[in-house]
Amino acid sequence: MSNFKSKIATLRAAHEALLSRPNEPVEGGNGIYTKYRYPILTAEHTPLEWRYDFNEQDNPYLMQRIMMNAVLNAGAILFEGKYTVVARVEGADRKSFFAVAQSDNGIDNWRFWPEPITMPDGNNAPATNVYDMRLTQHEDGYIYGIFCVERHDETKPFDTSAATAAAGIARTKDLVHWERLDDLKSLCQQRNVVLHPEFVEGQYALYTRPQDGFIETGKGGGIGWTLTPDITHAEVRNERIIFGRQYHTVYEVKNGEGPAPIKTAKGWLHLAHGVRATASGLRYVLYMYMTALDDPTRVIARPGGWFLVPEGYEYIGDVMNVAFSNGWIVEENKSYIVNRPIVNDKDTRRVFIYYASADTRLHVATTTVDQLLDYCLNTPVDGLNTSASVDKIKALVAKNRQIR
Ligand code: M1P
Repeated sequence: MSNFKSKIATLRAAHEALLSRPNEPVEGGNGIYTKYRYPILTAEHTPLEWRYDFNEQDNPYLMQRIMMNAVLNAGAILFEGKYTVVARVEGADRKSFFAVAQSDNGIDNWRFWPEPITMPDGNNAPATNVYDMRLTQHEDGYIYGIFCVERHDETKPFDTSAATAAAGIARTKDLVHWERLDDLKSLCQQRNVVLHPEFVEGQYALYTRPQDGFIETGKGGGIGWTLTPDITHAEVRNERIIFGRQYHTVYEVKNGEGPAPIKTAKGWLHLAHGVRATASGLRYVLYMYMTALDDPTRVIARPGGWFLVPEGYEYIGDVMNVAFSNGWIVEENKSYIVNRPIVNDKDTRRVFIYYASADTRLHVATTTVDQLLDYCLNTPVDGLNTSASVDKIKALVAKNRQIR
């Protein structure tokens, strides 16, 4: 075997070893979910064919011709029986694109499809960058992807950092062919827009996150809500905040919906991200809340504080101190429900939470619907001051004293 061929063989063997490495649950934890030892997808997991020119004449040093920087914020869905993510892959050139990866168990052995998604522009102005797709299996039969579309702010031609964020909308049935619809029409900038899976009052329902600028939320922020009759020309009308930002909470600076909510017998489970400012920069954490089954805008549970934060090596990466999630999967294929019905009021469906750390890599945490309901319904609310926090701890201590 030539030296070049043997280098390729070594490269392929190392890549395959990485892809097929079994993942392991991290023991201990908080009883709410289980984290796993290894990230499920990183830049190194991307196909070698995306990065290397394997022609010896053209690439005698076997250099990476296109380098990858990160795999992060992924939409997620159970598709044709496989755990499926549409990940945000970011190249060394800072441009993000979408790529499908699948796993049989949702935890390890993830494989990217051979080519990234080609996302058409449709009637919209071409985007400079796209990212953070939320996938929604809507009751109209389509899988929708709503994502951030970033463009240079042409009102500030001399400011090379000035950008605008809007919500791009596309739909598909096979995750290969995407029909691009009109970007969400909105009077302000929008990021973290999510499609609710059901019609509400006969219309498409969107969680929004209005913001005054590209980075600054300004007067806006918080998780908003709007109904739109025509998803092909979606428009924000009568937007109202259903879960706002609040002083001295984990969502003081920014507050955005994560993936589309999960329907349960006790209400809609929501995963969201909150941001606060610290001396070392912004801190992004995940938190949860619940809304009423018959009214997805009515908040019925708000467990206080964060739900999931970057820990250990998760803290470190391109953007430090960030946990972000725009995808989760609840096992609800028919055979699963038949085999594991909701018994004794317990909803034992497993939930796979896909979260990224430090804008660098993608992880999974597993739990069940029942655990998430227990967490949401029994975690004390944020009392908004120190005295209230101390009272909560003392009440718990007193309760524990009753146990013999
Ligand atoms: O860098 C952290 C996150 O920042 C943005 O999120 P938000 O709009 O809530 O501030 C996004 O760029 C997101 O992709 C990124 O993870």
